[in-house]
Amino acid sequence: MQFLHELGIEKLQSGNSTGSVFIPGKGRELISSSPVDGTVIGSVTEADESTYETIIAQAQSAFLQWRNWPAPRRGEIVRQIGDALRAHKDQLGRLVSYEMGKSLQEGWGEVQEMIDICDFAVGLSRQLYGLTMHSERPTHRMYEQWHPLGIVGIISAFNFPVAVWSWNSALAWVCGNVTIWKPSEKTPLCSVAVQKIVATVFEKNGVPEGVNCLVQGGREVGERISHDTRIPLVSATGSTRMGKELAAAVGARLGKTILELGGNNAVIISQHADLSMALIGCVFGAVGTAGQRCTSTRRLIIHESVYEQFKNKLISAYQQIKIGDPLDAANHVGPLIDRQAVEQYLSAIEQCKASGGKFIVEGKVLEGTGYESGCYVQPCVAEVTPDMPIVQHETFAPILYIMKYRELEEAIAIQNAVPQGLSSAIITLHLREAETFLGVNGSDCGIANVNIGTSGAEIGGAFGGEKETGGGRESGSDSWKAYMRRQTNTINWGSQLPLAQGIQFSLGDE
Ligand code: UN1
Repeated sequence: MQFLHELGIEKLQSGNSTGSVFIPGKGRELISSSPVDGTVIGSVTEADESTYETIIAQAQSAFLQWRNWPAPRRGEIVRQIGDALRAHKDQLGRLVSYEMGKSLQEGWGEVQEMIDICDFAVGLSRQLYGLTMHSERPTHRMYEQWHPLGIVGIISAFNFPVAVWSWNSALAWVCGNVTIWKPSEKTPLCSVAVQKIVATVFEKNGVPEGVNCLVQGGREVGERISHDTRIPLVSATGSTRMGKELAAAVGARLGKTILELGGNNAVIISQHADLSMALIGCVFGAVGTAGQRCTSTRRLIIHESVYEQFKNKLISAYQQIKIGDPLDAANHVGPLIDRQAVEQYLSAIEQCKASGGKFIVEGKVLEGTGYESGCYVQPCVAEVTPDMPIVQHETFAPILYIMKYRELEEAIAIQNAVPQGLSSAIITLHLREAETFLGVNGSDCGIANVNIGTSGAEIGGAFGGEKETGGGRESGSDSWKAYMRRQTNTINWGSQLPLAQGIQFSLGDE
């Protein structure tokens, strides 16, 4: 595993860092074993309370300096990080693939997403625009400006072990914040590799120690972050259950959150669809990352007139899917993250069958040579009705539910009738259908696509969703505003002091 060596990943390391300095943790050891072949890749130590405190103190002092660096200069640092990521794209993509289990193409794609957000953030560093307003008073000027918040806490999930962190950190930094990252305890080594890449750039440029902090740990460390009043903004990706607890804790101290939680994403396949195009989008959406994206396609709502035809296409497509070592480019699908995920996959299949779901591609755990880790499963497809409880639920596995509709309004109602609201799509060549789906009576999701699938969003758009998805927006568009505080300024450059709203207030002869 040459890439581990090239990325500086050792068997046992402290995963806790203020930037370039790694602090030997005294906490529990977190072991990272690859779902690909079951090998223990390495381990990190969890941040105990004193390690955490040391890191926060460093972050606080770094903020006092970093916020004074001009934003375009901070952007220049992020530009160099993008270049460093370009140079390490191959190795880092391999580590993502090996530690998390997604296909190598997707591992590289994830690093590309990091590079893209760096490019975006560089431009943004010269565009943190505020508005100017006309004052109602003469010789007065009004405008608004944006200032950084301070420490931004980033809690990321195993399924995108590096990209989602970069959406947050690249923006947070150009905005003048410092960051503290708690990665998933299932993928700690990816975060260590990223930390080392960023450290080389920061050191070369004299960036204060503490701008880019890393803490390892599970739920306890997450809770520490959510209760910590020194962290004004917590951006968290993960389950709805986790998001609800975190939002309550951060909300109780009136902190800010950006939440990117569960999805239950559907594609409507109309009778006016180009079915070949639909097939690629739906199959990639359902089996990509072994169904472990927030944006994975979980439901297909198919017009009754093309239902049988599309069902047959799906069955033959699923027969062509190659499952195995994700580092082998010939394979489309790698393993699930761990055996617990395999249990959840099996349990969802059971529940689906118990409520009358009929599998047209059967699911099973794969056994034999190459599948020894016990984490490889067969992507499967079940015919269901939309009201079945399991169909309302996000199972992080490659299980695709298909169902029929007759009228577009009915399809949209089915699409919206789940608690989550992240991503959605319609495949149609019919303009009225497409616009209805995108309109006010259409999809209730944060992402609504036409003639592409539900996953694979570009970084230039704001990413996130409604309802139980949590309402947060990350990466493109004006998501940066969530990482800053807005200040409205009114300046009187005249010799009188008129009051707003025409209020008269005088003090005798003065
Ligand atoms: C996630 O699954 O948490 O849109 C993020 C996509 C990727 C990001 C997914 N760009 O599928």
